Amino acid sequence: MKIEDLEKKFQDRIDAGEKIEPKDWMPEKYRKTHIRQISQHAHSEIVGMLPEGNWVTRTPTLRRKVGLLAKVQDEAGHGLYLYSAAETLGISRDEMFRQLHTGKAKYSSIFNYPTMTWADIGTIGWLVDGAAIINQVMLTRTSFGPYARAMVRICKEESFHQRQGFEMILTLCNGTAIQKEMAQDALNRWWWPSLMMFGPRDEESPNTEQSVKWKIKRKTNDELRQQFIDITVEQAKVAGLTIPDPDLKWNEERGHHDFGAIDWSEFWRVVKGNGPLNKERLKARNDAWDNGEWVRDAAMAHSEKQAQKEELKKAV
Ligand code: BYC
Repeated sequence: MKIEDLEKKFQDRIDAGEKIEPKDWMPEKYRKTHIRQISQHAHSEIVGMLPEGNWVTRTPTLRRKVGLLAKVQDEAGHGLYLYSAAETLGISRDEMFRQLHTGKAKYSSIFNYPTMTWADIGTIGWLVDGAAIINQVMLTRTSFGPYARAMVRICKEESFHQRQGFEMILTLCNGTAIQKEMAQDALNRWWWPSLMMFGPRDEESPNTEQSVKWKIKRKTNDELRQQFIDITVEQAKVAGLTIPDPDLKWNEERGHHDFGAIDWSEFWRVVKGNGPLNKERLKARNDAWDNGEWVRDAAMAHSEKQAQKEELKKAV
């Protein structure tokens, strides 16, 4: 079959809402786009463990420690499902790690900001997981089967993370004046970076148009960002917190909130590796890789030995 005919048949399957599976024919760009997006997503989950892991030894109560540990472990699990989904497209896990460790691969800009106080941990759950769910619920219906299926479980867990983060914020807001101030300060620092998580404005997003056609993205970056703002404004009211945007106001005609200008120069600075903690994050991942070498060697030696035993059994 000619390439144009294959491409047409492929698009027809997408338009009919069929899932594409790893062994199906797919355009090379579709495969590459998925490897890029899924591996970036996996890296974000793994690097995302660092800002929160920073507080595991300093939680205010045992109950909070149990919750935080479980959340950080969930993120590791998400990374593993996603690396597995990307591997079905023909890239090895070692290659994905190499791309992360050398700074070639991207991961979400949000994880290059520091967690300065305990309120930051609640705010990450509330805003960062909240933004992640809005982006990721549409990915449970994305056209590539293994990615869509991985996202179902991830979304359930992210939704629980968002709930527990918001509950932490409510607890601080109903506590002492200093605790409420901590929650407000965290919101002030995390609000704008959370809006940047959705990616550049639609007119500056090179990948959106094709990704919408292939039903990888069901909504654009700007549509999702607006949805997040509309939901979060109401949650901030419940907590009694002020969103740090003087231009934020309800627009009756649009049926959405208008909001102030996002500092896109900050976004690109962080994406290009010059955010507050980019270098520390990469160093932490590289150190973990180097320090884990003996574990990988031991696991490989064990599996080689098992294989030899199997061979011997067959030979007897
Ligand atoms: N940070 O054309 P665009 C989590 C890049 S983890 C860095 O709109 P696309 C969690 C983009 O990659 C949250 N880079 O791209 C974990 C592209 O560059 P390349 C992560 C960004 O792919 C632990 C360029 O900018 N979620 O939830 O159509 C604890 C142009 O952008 C960012 C996912 O990864 C950014 N924020 O759309 C708590 C979800 N934004 O690759 C929570 C899956 C854009 O061409 N990913 N860039 O060199 C997606 O949905 C999409 O990839 C994006 C970007 C919406 C992020």
